[in-house]
Amino acid sequence: MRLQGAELRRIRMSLVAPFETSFGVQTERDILLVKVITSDGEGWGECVAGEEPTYSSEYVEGAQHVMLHHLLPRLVAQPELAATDVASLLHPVHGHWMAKAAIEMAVLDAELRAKGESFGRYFGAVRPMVDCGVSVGIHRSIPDLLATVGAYVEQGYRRIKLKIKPGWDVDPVRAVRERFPQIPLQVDANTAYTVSDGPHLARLDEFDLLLIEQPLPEEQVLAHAQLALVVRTPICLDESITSVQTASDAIELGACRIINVKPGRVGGYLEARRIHDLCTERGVPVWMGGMLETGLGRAANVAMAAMPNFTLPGDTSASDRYYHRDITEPFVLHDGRLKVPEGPGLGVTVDMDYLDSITSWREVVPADRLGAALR
Ligand code: NPQ
Ligand code: MG
Repeated sequence: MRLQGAELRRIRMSLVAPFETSFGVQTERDILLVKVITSDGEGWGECVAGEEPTYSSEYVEGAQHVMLHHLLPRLVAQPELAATDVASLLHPVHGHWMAKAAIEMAVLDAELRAKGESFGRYFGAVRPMVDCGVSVGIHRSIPDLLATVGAYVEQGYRRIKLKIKPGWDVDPVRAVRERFPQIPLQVDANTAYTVSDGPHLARLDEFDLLLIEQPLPEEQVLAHAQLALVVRTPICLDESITSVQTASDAIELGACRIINVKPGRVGGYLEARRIHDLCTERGVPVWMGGMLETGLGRAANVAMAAMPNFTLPGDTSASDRYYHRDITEPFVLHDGRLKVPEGPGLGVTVDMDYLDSITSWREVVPADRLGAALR
């Protein structure tokens, strides 16, 4: 197929409740969507970059610029564009994984919709529904936290992940574990600790956690291996894993026993699939991360989470965990699981009237104008 143009769009969606992590508080999302227009039809991509470069160096305004001026122009001259070629065509541009991932997702959606094949089938999904966990932000008090966790347990979530940071770790984890002795429980520090915090983090060992996610800064892979000698709970990496190469090195070093797969962070669903396959070979379980996606990104994440080595529940929560109203048909929890969409491509339909009503900026760029950016 040939790329005929693209539509970039920014939408604003307020969160049902503020979401606090060790890197800041979110109350709404400013999301960049890309629709590719091809000779074979259209496809949607969602960019997971945040409004500010605080989770990673990428942020929505930068992603929009790099897509328009550096990434999309590299795809226009291709007479036979395929999703499997996108990463190599974009390779000359360094970094910008989330922007690249969104474009590859859109091309893959267009391609699969044209073929009548779902993302799930394409990825080799082995289950019709996936187990879901939920990520619980830092709260103002332990009673507040217990109320929130209680509501999620009531809704059927199969695993709880608590965000932690120095000063909000052992006490909240103990309180949740005492109230819910059986619930699968894990924690995520989003890089907030240092390797000298090892003995402190080892105090979490008694709470039977599935894992500790990304305790140390992203470039400190060796320090995670050192921490793993002090802490019994398995270490899981998120921010540090940026490619199949960094995943392979981290495993070899003993820096992690589990990996959080976020397609946006690693440059797309195809690189994410390679990480899944590598981890299968190395006996490392993986789970699907979450970036507060709309129904578009959520559809792709749920499809990928149905691959065989996604053996732990993901952050693939229901739409209403984050949003009162989604831009597609909502993902709804059934006994703690979400259905893998079965229709062509992403298998979800965008509510265009609602989308237009929350759009803050939109630009449609025909291929000839994208191509002009290269000259
Ligand atoms: C994580 N996600 O696993 C991330 C962190 C995160 C569900 O915990 C805007 C952009 C908001 C990126 C909120 C979950 C975000 C974001 C949280 C990433 O580390
Ligand atoms: Mg994380």
